[in-house]
Amino acid sequence: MFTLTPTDALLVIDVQNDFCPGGALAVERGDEIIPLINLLGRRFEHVILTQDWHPADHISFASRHPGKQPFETIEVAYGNQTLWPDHCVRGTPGAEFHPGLDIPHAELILRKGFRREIDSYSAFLEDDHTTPTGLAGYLRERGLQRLFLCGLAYDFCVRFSAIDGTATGFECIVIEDATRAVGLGESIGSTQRHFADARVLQLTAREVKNELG
Ligand code: VGL
Ligand code: ZN
Repeated sequence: MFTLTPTDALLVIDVQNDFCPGGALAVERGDEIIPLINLLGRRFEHVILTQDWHPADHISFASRHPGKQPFETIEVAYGNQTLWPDHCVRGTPGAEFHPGLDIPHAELILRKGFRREIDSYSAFLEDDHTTPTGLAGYLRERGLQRLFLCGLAYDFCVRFSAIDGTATGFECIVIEDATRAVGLGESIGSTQRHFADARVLQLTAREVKNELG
């Protein structure tokens, strides 16, 4: 179905302590995918890691909004914002990559969500849907065209990265079993519908590995 080409890259989303069990915004069984991601990493010449990287008073933190609780939604300048427990505060252990992540040949670490007043689930565009992270320019300049996505969380940062990447002209393939979901309300079903509508392909790691040989 496809073979790996020098224009492919593995995009590893937010495999950070705070999204793993014991972390501030733990994704259930989030750490389980790490050995698989390490294996996948070895197949790819080009690997890019993203890192959720917030200031301590970030707009997405419920603690910044008196009377609000994590997982509630509020209206902000750019639309709805889900509120989260304080997580991935820049420079803290929770923001570090999980110690099990072993991809020393990763070529870029892209930090996102570093602006106090804008969240950024997507690796391409911040949540105002206007401010670019610079990733599209980086990929274009390096001639990288097709992205295989994995990491955390399926229904937030993986979702919006794949959708925005597709809309920006990159072919995006989500490696489903190399992700785990937060699961908030309808978030998982809604992710699947958006992937189908945007023609984002979802494959298993086995399918990807078989095809890549
Ligand atoms: C994420 C919620 C808040 C993610 C990041 O990486 O999916 N989710 N910040
Ligand atoms: Zn975040």
